[in-house]
Amino acid sequence: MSKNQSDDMPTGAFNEGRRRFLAGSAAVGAVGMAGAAGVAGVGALTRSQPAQAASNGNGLSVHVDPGELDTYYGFWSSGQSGEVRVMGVPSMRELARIPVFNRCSATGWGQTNESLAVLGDSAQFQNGDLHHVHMSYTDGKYDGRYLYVHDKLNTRVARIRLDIMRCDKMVTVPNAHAIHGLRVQKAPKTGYVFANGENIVPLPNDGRHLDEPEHYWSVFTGIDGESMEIKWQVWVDGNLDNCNADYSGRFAASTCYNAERGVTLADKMRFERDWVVVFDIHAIERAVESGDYITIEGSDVPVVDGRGPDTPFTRYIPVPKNPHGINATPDGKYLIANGKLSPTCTVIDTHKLPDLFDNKIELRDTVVAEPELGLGPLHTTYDGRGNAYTTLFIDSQVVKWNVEDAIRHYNGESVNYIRQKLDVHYQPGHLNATLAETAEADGQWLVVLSKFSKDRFLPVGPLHPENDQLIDISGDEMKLVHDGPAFAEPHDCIMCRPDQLNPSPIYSRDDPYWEQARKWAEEDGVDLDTASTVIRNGNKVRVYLTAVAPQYSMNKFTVKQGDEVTVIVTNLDRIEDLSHGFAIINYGVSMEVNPQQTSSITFTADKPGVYWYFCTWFCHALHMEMAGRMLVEPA
Ligand code: CUK
Ligand code: CUA
Ligand code: CA
Repeated sequence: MSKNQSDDMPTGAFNEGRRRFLAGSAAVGAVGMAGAAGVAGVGALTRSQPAQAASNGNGLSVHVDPGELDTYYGFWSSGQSGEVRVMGVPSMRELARIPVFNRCSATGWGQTNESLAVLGDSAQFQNGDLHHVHMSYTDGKYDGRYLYVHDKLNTRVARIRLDIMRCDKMVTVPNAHAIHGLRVQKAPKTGYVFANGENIVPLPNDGRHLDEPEHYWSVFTGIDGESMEIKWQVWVDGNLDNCNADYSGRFAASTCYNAERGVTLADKMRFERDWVVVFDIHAIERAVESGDYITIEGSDVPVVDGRGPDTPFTRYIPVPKNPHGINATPDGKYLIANGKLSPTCTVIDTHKLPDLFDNKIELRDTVVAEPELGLGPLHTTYDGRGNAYTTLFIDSQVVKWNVEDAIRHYNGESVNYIRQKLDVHYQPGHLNATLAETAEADGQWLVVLSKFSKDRFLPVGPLHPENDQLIDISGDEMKLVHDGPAFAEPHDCIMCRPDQLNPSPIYSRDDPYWEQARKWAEEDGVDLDTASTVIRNGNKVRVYLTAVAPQYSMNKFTVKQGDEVTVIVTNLDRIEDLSHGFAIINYGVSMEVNPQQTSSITFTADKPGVYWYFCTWFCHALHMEMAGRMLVEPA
């Protein structure tokens, strides 16, 4: 391994270099950009990355000076917290939280009419379990349009708009019982969102079969990432754990740890081998188009039968028992399944899959390597230079190994494919390297999401934080550079370059997000942009307010006890970062109203008296005075 030349290089010098580069590029790149310095700077930093890596070897600085910007965005899942977290990498600073399956006190997610419309028929659920977050792709690369996430707890899939970083669609998946693995089609574009039904249940699950596991099944679901319509499902043997898609657009694959279709721990570990089930998306589409499907009582989603060894839709490739993660190499050549109970990973050659479906080769002929890596391999990521990095849950390590060398070893050559083992702290689950889920894997940073932090932070009582560790992989050796405590419980994360996103600085007044409020205004004959009035229709009352720092357009409004009140607030400030809120004391009402946004909330005015409403976002020196009174006349 080459000696790292920059080990002794002071970080100050490194940052000095970045600042100079930034200053130079900002001047050149400012053409036609809103907020020129900041935006141009982001691009400049990104473009400078490869050069730094080349000249500095394994000496990336984790330090981001005050006022400087991170060189990558990270999107972290949060497990049972139900939200998505936006991180800056390498600083590991949390930049934002996007509420999805949870409830959010700050934004009013789960309470505003706009969020309730997104939550739809699952609005009664206050929680979720969000393990995986993946961005939309075009031609194998992140395209910055959407994030897709799933809810293991309440069997849902949701989408996040990346321009406003808010969830705009959510669907409950029928016939499945807990969505776990979730991936999206990488090419030609997203395309499908693939969702794994993890647990086996009776189909339909309506009580006619209870303790009869022979009637329990799983389904694999394809959702249209644009319309978020559920297009089809595949009825599979076994169960489905994690999922991935190839780079051709034709295949998806899922690990199965319960080929036994068991219902106890002992049952689920009985077989020496489980499998990776590969789906031929084109064959599924053809069957659905030609009407060659069934539906299962209670839903009209087309279901094709993918059970058995010789269906047009599936192939079940045997792998060592109870595999977990499955990860596509950035060159599109391989899908690598992680052994979990086996100390191995199984390397499947994606270019052999067409022959497998044509029955020209046997199932195991698709396996080109099965390297032994250590105890408890869970997930694998890549640096774009031919190396794979796999978490070893039981060994508490990340092992770096070379894929082509593992293939040579499998073919009988005497070659050591292991490059390095690095201790992490402790018990790592997912890991991901910058852009590693895409064709543009750049081998700069690797984040490993450690499930136990034990002694790494100041004690905070019995519930410890997780430990999201940052590793510099830009040189020959992995270097652990940062510990990041996180609240429950990031399972997975992805990272992209800032130039791959285009977040809006303020809302656009024609955003479809508040379509309902627009319709109400039309019905009531008022203009949302200027309305400052109370419209009564029986006991339904709509209160239209605008906000300009530091005032609402009305100092008071009057309703009657028992009225169903909808307050619609439009923030007329056009200034970036000038968010207002709207909250009513002792009514449990609170929501965000960002620049140029309209937000609304509906409640029953069940208590007579005087109730102050106020702005929750500190927006002005007179923010405390930004308030008014709701007068509720006794019935
Ligand atoms: S799973 Cu959590 S460590 Cu739900 Cu992706 Cu593997
Ligand atoms: Cu408006 Cu604070
Ligand atoms: Ca098993």
